[in-house]
Formats: sequence, C-alpha cells, structure tokens
Amino acid sequence: MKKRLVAGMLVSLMAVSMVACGSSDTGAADTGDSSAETTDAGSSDTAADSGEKIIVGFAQVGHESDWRTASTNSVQEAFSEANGYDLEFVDCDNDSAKQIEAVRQFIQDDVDYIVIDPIVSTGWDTVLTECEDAGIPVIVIDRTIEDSDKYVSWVGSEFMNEGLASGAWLKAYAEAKGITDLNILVIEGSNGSSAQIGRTDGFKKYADQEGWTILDSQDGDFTQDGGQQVMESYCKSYEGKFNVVVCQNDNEAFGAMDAMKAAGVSYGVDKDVILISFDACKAGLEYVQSGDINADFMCYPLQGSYCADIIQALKKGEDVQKQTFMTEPWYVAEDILKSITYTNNAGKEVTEDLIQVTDAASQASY
Ligand code: GYE
Repeated sequence: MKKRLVAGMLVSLMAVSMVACGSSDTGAADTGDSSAETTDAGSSDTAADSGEKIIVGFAQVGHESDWRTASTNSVQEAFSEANGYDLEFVDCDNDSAKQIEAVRQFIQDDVDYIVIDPIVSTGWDTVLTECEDAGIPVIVIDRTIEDSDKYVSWVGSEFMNEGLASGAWLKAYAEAKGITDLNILVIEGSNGSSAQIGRTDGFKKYADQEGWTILDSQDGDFTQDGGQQVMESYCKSYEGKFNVVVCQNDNEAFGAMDAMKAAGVSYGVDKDVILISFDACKAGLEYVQSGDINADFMCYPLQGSYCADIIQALKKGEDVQKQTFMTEPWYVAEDILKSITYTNNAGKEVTEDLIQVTDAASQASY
C-alpha cells in the first residue's frame, strides 16, 4: 500500500466511529464519549480485502511480563498475514535507544504505519517529527508519550486511575479490617514509563492524604526477578516494620512472594502483609483467588484489534479519535467491600465495583 495517501490526512480530536469491545469484566474500550459510535473490535474490514499487504512496524517494549506477552500476541494476531498485513516486529528489550533506532529503521524501510509502545514517556519529539516528515502515521499503544503530540491516536490505560483505585481500596480495606497503622513498601515498575508514573502518583496521592508511611519505593523493572531482588533487600532492611507491599505488576508480585516466603513473612488475607498488585493476568488472579494477593487492579493488554481498526479507518480517510481508554475492573480476594468511590484523574467522582475472583474470572483473563 502507498502510504502517501494518508499524508496530510486530517486527524481530529472529535468523537468519531471507533472501536469498543469486550465485556465489562474483562476490559473494554471506554470512548469517554457516549455519543461515540461503537462497533465490535475485530469486525472491521481486513486489509486482505484490498489484496495489497499493509506494512506495519511495531516497536514493542520488550518481554518482561505476562502482560507484555499478551500484548505481543494480540498485536501479532491483529496484524497477521491472513489479515493482510506484513508486520515488522521489534522487541526493544526495555532499551529506549534501541526503540528509537527501531522507529528510524521503520522509516528507512518505508513502512505504511508505525506502532509504538513507548518504554519511557519522554524523548520522542525528534523521532516523531521524522515520522511526520516521512508521511508515516504513528499509533501509540499502552504507555503514553508526554513530550510530543505527533501521533495520530493512542489506545491504552489510565494508569493514574489504577493507582488512585489501589489507594482508595487500601483506605476502605484498612478501615473495614480496623488496621490503623499502614507502613508501606512499593516495588515500582520501570522508571520513566507512564505506567510506573501513573500508578506511583495515584497511590501516593492517597498515602499523602491519609498520612500513611511509605517506607521505601524502588524500581523492580516490571519483572519477576526485579520484584524478588527488591523484596529480598526490603525484607532485610525493614524486617518487622512493614504491613503493606504494593507491586506495580503481577510478575513483580510473584517475585516478591518468593522473597517474603524465604524470609518467613506471610502475605495475603489476614496475614502479616497486605499485598497489592496490578495487571490481573491469569496467574495474578489465581493468587487473588487463593488469598495470596489481596487486590489486583486490571490493566488490559489486548489492544491489537483496536490498533488495526485505527489503521483501517486511516486507510479509508476517516478521522480517528486521539485517545481510547480501556475500561478495567478491580479484583479482590474477600467479599467484604462491594465497591470503592474515588475522584478519578478527570476530576470525576466514580464508584466502581470490586469483583471477588472466581474460577471463571481467572480463566477468562489473559
Ligand atoms: O503493567 C507491566 C508491563 O505498560 C501497562 O508493562 C504496561 C506494563 C504492565 O510490563 O506488566
């Protein structure tokens, strides 16, 4: 396909027909605009209909977590040859320089569209300007770019709301259990990623407001090894001093559980430590169900079909919306709180259900 067709195409912020899929309990697009027309994700025309392959370059973050594996699979499925695409996939191994290089290579290769899941949220304007000059539309998925708007559309999660929800849940849970003194250790995700920034800031807002003590907050790089190493050192430095551990993704939580087990610290429902996690992948939800993780805040990774729908819309010369948010449920181990109410990042007070994990819920996850 000749990409120059799309050069100069108007990309509007206005609500237009876009995508939405899934059920409310597994993640879905939230257009944030009730007037937006929606269609089932994946129902759009495939590129195969037109005969010519659409070349897409995808600069993926890496392979650090269950979330990431699901994301990669979702994009590879959406941009399969059978669907009429030729996908250039680059695993950037959590290396920002490598990711910028991958994007420059896509420009050299004259791809039709570039998809980026940005490892970090800054440092993008120069290379995105190069994409723009080459007339190649860029679609951003998952993490956000904060220092450039030279992309046509972004699909992902409101990480700040995930962090705020975790804080709102901990406040309500501690009250319900009569726990007054919260001493918290945080294992952060990869530093400088918008997922880490949003989850950290959202949770910290509650910690500041409620006067909780955050004893320490270190980078576990969203990996199981990272979570284990940080937790091993926490168990030594803060022995007997903490009763909450917040892991910014499930894989870190798996590592942290191993480290706590080895140090003789118990975690989960009515144990020494309240354990909070994010992602709610299948294995994560199984640990919520068994009571090892107290609460898990879902982040929905299956964004490939949304992305393909955006490309199909661009190809037809249609406007696309600048942002599409995933809708994400919150999962808990116990049936003691039905919902949480908090003020979200848009300044709106929302009440959201807490879902007690069942076999069906964990098996339905990614
Ligand atoms: O939470 C984590 C992954 O960017 C939302 O990256 C994503 C995060 C996800 O490695 O597991």
